[in-house]
Amino acid sequence: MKKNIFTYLFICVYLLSSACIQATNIKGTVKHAETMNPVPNVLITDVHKTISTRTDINGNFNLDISADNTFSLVFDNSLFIVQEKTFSLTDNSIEVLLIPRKTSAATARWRDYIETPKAYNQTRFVKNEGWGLQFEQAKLKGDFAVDTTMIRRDPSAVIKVGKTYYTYYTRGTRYRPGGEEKFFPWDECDVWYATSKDGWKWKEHGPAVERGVKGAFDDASVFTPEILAHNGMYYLVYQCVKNPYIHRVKNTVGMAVASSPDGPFKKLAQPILVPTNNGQWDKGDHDEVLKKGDFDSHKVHDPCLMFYNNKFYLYYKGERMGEEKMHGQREIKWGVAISESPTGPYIKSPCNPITNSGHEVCVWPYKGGIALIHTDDGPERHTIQWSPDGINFEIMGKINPHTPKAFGIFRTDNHDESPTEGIRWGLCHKYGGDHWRTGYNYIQRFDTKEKE
Ligand code: AAL
Repeated sequence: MKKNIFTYLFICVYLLSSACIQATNIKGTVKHAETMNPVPNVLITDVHKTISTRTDINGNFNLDISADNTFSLVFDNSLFIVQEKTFSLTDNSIEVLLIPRKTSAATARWRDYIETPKAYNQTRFVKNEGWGLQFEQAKLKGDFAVDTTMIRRDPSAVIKVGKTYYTYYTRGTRYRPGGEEKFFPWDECDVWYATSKDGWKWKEHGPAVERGVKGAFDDASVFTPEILAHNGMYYLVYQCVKNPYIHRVKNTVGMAVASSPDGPFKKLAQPILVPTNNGQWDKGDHDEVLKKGDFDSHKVHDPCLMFYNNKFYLYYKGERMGEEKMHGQREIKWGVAISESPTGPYIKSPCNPITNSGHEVCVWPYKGGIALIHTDDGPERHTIQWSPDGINFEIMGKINPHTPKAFGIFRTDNHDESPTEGIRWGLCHKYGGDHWRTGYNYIQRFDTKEKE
């Protein structure tokens, strides 16, 4: 008994002393990156949201940090891009420079839309000549013939290497081996690839990228890939989820690189894109939040890598913590992260979000700018848009609400011939079965025609 009391006492003393040793007072200043003026009222939290403080009128803050060697803080003020930075306990005077946010053309329009349901649901724009588009869909042959036991979905762009077309896509079984349902159709999937000589009959070759080992950031699923062929290298970008796949899980974007379209693809050790860490969950396990955070505080989806203006533009769809329906529509917007090198680092644009609507990312080059299609979600759903700079998009035309989903475009070099030449054909996915969550998914072909 005595021995037990001593043991407890020893543990208490040890815990108290280690707590005392570890709490270090960290001081710092936050400044405007361009003017170098102090920034007051910046919310500073540790990455796990356990401690927080705000900068004072002189941009100064101090925090008691309990950590071993390093710690990470999130700096959040609505006028600036959120910054997440790792410091060492020996950094006793931190200086952080915040980059001011800029308003994209789509965000400027958003401010008008949200005033009333009518404004939100009756987007007005001038229809520009040459931007009409009509879609046809058809079933595929070979390994892409409909299979009701499988999930094949979210095909990447189709690329042509020599005389062969390649695509990469999400592949898994509809149910778990025991017949049990998965969390989502795209849970427990891998990225596979297939080839075709004519774009209609496809042969599946096996995985290009598989889920990671237990405990890795990609151990639950790797899915929704896109491919960029650049200077003889092949860059696959895709969504990654870590176990357990629950509603509140945050996802990341991973990359794998190969010197041949057949692989082997080597994964980068770390994700190239993560959600913005400025939302805060409330009690509960679903969409209950204390703070929603940025448009991409929960998920970074549908990555699509483009080589543009001598840089690498990683377009993506953001989903927000605590997402709600706005005037009947999902609250979804796209962002872009830009890098000088294909493997990163990717820096989120200060103009994010660059759209106010949209679902799966679909972009192609046109006349020195970038065109896009919004199939679903938001006030500008069912539109085609174009931006001169890959960032500030304007509505150019309207598409039929029943267009295919999840385009994987075959992008040709003659994309400047007409506004929609960059999207003449490609692959898309379809849902089969009674419910999107439990049904099968298969890949189809789409072809387009100009429409006035
Ligand atoms: C799709 C895409 C992403 C989502 C899921 C699979 O429509 O937006 O890929 O995670 O649904």
